Parts: sequence; structure tokens; C-alpha cells
Amino acid sequence: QASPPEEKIKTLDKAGVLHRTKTVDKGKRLRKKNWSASWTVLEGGILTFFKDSKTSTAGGLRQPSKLSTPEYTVELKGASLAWAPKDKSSKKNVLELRSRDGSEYLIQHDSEAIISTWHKAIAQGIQELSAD
Ligand code: I3S
Repeated sequence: QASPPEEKIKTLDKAGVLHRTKTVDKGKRLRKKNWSASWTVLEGGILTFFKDSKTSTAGGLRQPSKLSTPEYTVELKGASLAWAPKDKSSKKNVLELRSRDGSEYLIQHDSEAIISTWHKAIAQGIQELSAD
């Protein structure tokens, strides 16, 4: 393939507000879901969920860590993504992301169009990073 991996990954960068909850922490299922709206950034093969949804988009893609505290960071290398089965949540448009370290997250947006672009970007990120 012509372009080096770092260039391919760059094109996947994405940011926005999503609903998310962590369901498993390194193999240990968490007792309770805690859905919250979160500013979410996909950059350099890492998905970062910030503590709140208030972070402005200005500069958010470039230097998100300066703007707010990350709550969860998920390395896409070795991760897997699927549409969550119905028994995982009553919400619509829910994605389930499993990280290589055995943690799981549900990611949701009411807009099917928006969640679909995240699905595509995360899935492509996983694929690019697992290719070599
Ligand atoms: O898996 P659960 O228990 O049906 O998840 C629901 C709970 O986390 C609930 O919180 P409370 O137990 O404090 O009511 C949330 O409000 C619901 O959103 C969760 O279910 P959904 O189906 O929305 O993921």
C-alpha cells in the first residue's frame, strides 16, 4: 500500500459528543451502567472519552488533553467493535467496543447517521492498526 500507516490513521480523526458507558473493566463486569454525554475524540488510533460534553471544538482535535480531563482512553490496536446486541441496552444505535485489555464500552447516539460515521471511523482505525 502506498501511504504510510500514520497518514492513513490521520484521515480518520474525528471528534464529537457521544453517550457512553463503561461496562467491563479489564475483564471485570461493572455492577452498574453510568451513561453520560461525553466529548469524544478519535486521534492517532486512540479513542478518548472526556469527563464532560462541554469542551469546545476549537482546537479539540489537535490538543484535547489541554482542554479537559480524559476519563477513558481506548487504544484501538487489538480492539474490536460491533453493534451491541439488544440485551446490552434498550437504547437504539449502540456500539460495543472491546479493548485489548478486556474492557468494554457502550457508545450511543440517537442519530443513526452520526453513530454510523463513528462506527466506520473506529472500525477502520482498528483495521489499520491491526494490519501489521
Ligand atoms: O443494564 P441496565 O441495568 O438495564 O442499565 C440501565 C441502568 O444503568 C439505568 O440506571 P439506573 O439503574 O440508575 O436506573 C440507566 O438509566 C439505563 O439507561 C440503563 O439501561 P439502558 O437500556 O438505557 O442501557
